[in-house]
Amino acid sequence: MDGLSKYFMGFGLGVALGVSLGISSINKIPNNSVVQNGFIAPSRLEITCTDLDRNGELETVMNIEGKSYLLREVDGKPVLSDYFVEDPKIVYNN
Ligand SMILES: [Ca+2]
Repeated sequence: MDGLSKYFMGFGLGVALGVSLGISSINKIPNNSVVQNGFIAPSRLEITCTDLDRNGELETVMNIEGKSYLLREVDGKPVLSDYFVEDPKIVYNN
C-alpha cells in the first residue's frame, strides 16, 4: 500500500469515527500546507456532504482542488472513488 492510500485510509477512518461518534473536534481538517512527499496537504482538501442521488441520505464528498471524490466505506475499509452522477443514481468509476 502506498503512502497516499495509507493517508486516505487514516483520514477516512478519522472522519468516519468522528461522524459516527458525533465528535466534531475529530472531524476537523488541519490546515497544514506542507506535508511529507507523496501526501496531499490537508490545506488542499475540503469535505462536504450532499445528497447526490436524492434518496434522502447524505454522501461524503472530498474535494481536492476542484476535483470531487466520494469518500465511501466498502467492506469496512475507506475508499476514495471518482464518480459521476447519472440522474438519479451514482455511478462509481472505481
Ligand atoms: Ca443520497
